[in-house]
Amino acid sequence: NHTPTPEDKFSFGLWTVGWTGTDPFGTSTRPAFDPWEYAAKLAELGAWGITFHDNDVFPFDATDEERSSRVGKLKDAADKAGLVIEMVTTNTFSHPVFKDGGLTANDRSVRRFGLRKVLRNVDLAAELGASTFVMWGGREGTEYESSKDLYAAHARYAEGLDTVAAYIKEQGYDLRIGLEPKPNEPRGDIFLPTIGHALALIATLDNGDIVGLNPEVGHEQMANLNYTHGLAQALHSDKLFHIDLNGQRGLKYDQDLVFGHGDLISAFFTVDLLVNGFPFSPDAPRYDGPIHFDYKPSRTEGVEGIWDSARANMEMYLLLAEKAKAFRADPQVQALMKEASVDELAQPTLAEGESIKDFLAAEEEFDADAKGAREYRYVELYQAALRHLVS
Ligand code: 3MF
Ligand code: MG
Ligand code: MG
Ligand code: MG
Repeated sequence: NHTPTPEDKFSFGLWTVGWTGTDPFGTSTRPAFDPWEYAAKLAELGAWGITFHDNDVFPFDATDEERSSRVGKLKDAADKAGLVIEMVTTNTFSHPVFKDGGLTANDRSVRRFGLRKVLRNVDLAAELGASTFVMWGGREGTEYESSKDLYAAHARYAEGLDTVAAYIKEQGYDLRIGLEPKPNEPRGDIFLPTIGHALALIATLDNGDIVGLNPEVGHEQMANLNYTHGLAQALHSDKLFHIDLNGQRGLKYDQDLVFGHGDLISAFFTVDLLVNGFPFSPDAPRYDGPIHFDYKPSRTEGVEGIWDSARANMEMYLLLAEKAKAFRADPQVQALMKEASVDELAQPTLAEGESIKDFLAAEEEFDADAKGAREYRYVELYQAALRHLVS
C-alpha cells in the first residue's frame, strides 16, 4: 500500500510546494498562494507535518501585527488540517543585508541584527510547538578567500550557534537545532560544506548537546559524497535530528528534484537505513524523526504538477520502504550477507576485557594470503539488492 498516512510522518517545507519557479534566469511560471492555502491539500495527500522559514509566512519588514496575524492564519489552517508544525527555520539569505552572511558577516552590526532575527524566530518555533529549529547558513561563506579572516569566521559561526543553543536552554524550550550543510550555492564556498564539517564544529560548542544535523540528499551529492554514509556517521554521533530528502543528478546546481528522481540506487539505500536501521548493530541509534521533503516542483510544472510532485515524493519513499524491507527479509540476501561477513563487522575487534598487551602477544593462526584470496561476493549481494529494487 503506497498511500501515505500521518503515521508515515511525511512533512513538507512551505517553500517547496510554494516555489513559483523563479530562478536566476527567469520569472515565476506558477502563481503564489498564501502559505495557509497549502495546508489542506498537503493533509489530503497524506502529509503529517509542515515546516517553514519565518519569511515564507510574513515579509522581512512585517509589522508585529502583520506577523502575528499571518502566523495565526497558518496555525489555524494547520490545526484545521491536522498538520503538525514540526520544524521552523530562519531566512538569513534573501534580504540584501545578508549578502555577506548572517552569523559570519564581516560587519558586526549585521551579525547582531542576524542573530536577533534568529532568536526571535526561536521564540516563534517554540510557540508553535516545533521540535526542530533548522539553521542553513546559505550566505555564510565567500567567493574570495581574501574577503574574510577565515579563523574568525568559524569562531563567529560557533559563537552564533552557541548563543542560539544557550537561548533555547535558558528559555526552557523543547527544541533542538539541526544544522544543514551545503557545499556551495548561493555562495561560491559555504562554511560547513558537509555533514562531517558540521559535526566537527558542533564538537567545539559549549551547548553542542542540543545541536545536530539536518542533512539534505542533494547537498551531500553536490559535494560528490555518499548521503547514506553521511546519515550513518551522523547517527554514530547521535546527531541525526532531521532530514531533507530530495533528488540530485550529479555535480551541478542544487536541483531539489523529487526524492528518488536523482540517484535512485542511493535513495534505496537511504530508505533501507531509515526503515531498517543497522540490523547487525541493534544498539545503534535509529532515526525516528519526520520524513521531511525539501524539493522543488520543477519549473515546467503548473499547479497540478505541484501536487503530482508532492505525491511522488511520498509514493517513492513508500515504494522504496517496501522494497528495502523485502531486501532484508530475503533468505538469499541474508545468506549472501553471512557469506560476506557483514554481521562480523558489528563484533568488536578486541575481545571483551582483552588488554592491548595480550592482544599484541596473542598467537593466532592467520593466513594473510588465504584471506587476501577470500570471496566476499559483494557484487552478487548488490545484484540481489537491485533485483528487489527493479522488480
Ligand atoms: C537550500 C535549502 C534550504 C534549507 C532551509 C532550511 C531553502 O538549499 O535546502 O531551503 O533547507 O533553509 O531547512
Ligand atoms: Mg537542495
Ligand atoms: Mg535547497
Ligand atoms: Mg534543505
